Amino acid sequence: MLEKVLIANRGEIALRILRACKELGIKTVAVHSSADRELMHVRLADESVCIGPSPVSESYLSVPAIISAAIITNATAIHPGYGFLSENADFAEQVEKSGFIFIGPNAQMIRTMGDKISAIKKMQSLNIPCIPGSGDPLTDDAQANIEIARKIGFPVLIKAAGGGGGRGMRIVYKEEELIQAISLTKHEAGSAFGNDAVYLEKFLENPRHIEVQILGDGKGNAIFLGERDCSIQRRHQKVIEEAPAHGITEEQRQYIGSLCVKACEAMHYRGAGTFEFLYKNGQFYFIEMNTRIQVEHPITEAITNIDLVKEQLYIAAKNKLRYTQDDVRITGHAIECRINAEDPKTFLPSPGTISLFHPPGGPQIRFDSHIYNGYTVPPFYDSLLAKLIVHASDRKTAITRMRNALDETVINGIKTNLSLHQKILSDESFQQGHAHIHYLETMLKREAEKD
Ligand code: MV4
Repeated sequence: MLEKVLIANRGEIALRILRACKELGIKTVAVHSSADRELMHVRLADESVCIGPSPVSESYLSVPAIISAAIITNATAIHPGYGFLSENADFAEQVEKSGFIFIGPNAQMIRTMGDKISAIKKMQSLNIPCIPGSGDPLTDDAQANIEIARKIGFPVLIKAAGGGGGRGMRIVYKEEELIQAISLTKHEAGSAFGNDAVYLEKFLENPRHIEVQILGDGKGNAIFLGERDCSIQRRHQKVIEEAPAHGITEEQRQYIGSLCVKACEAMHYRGAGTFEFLYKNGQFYFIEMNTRIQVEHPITEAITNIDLVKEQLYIAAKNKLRYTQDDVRITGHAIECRINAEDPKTFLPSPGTISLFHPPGGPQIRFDSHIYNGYTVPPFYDSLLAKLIVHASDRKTAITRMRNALDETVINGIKTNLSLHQKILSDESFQQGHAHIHYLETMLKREAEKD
């Protein structure tokens, strides 16, 4: 097993990683900014190091600060969590060159998946279904680009190779707008990502976002742990996720899951990973692969009873996968609500001190959070306060259980989006399973017009 893990993150995920380490008898090092001295996991870790001032650029995003902390504490491995440096190939490379284990795939894998064009190329070669598109980066031959777009059919979407997570995209409805749109997107991508390569895809209207969770041991073995529907989002920030995705048959699950497993085995993928798909008219279309543990991993844990963070640690310690595909059984339905410190109407962040906190409880309720009575939410970081996860025998019961759990939750002193969650869960169309990636923004627009 690993000896001492440095947790290169903050908030709820840092606490989640700390708990997994403790369960496996692994020593822990917390690193934190000067604004984060009061974080729960800092108190609970065996050791802690202040790595810099509050700005992320000088703390959680500082490669030298984190490597230095690992050196002075004699850590043997680094868990990057999600966000921050978790998908930074140069960081993964530095970690390994400095003699530490990076808890995740190798730098080359992160680099391939970080470039959306090389990721799609890789997936096409591994039989993963992709969106009809240019495949290659667009050249500056205007006529050739028009031909490609005509062949795909309008509307098309221009995407930046360096983008992802919704950054660097532009929809084009008419042929007349194509050339200018390509040039604009290229310029934006060049300054935003230092890479002006762009490609074209058919624009899919109102699809669902369905993602497949996998684990690989880097030795050619992989398993999939079902899928999640993450369609309920606003400005590319997920709000509610559920697993399994409703309406997906067991046959579809096996089909897409085994394609992902075969791809991971062929790549000798190591660690936890997620294949993101758009889903429309019964078809899956690959968009991106994430090479990290994701925020919404607990809903997969609920329906499979497998601890994904513990498996990340086992895999990083060079063990073979401890589960075969036959060990993975999906039971019931799980939902996660992301509880943020934000105004439920304007979505502006709402930092401040929590004057009263009372978490929900009862059977199959999980509340992953670092908050406590008197905790002050700093203004420098993302506004995720807690993840409320419920598990039930079926989707309808899970929705009811979630509504009751949200009712029990008390977080006073700051604004939260608890009321937004209640609104979504009580919506007829959500309950019927009609939601797609533009559902929430459409609902919010309708609400705003009423006021
Ligand atoms: C798309 C698409 C429609 N058609 N690609 C946005 C983030 C990035 N992961 C890919 N994204 C999209 N790609 C084609 N060809 C619509 C989106 C999209 C989206 C995807 C997943 C979750 C939320 C989204 C919100 C807006 C647009």
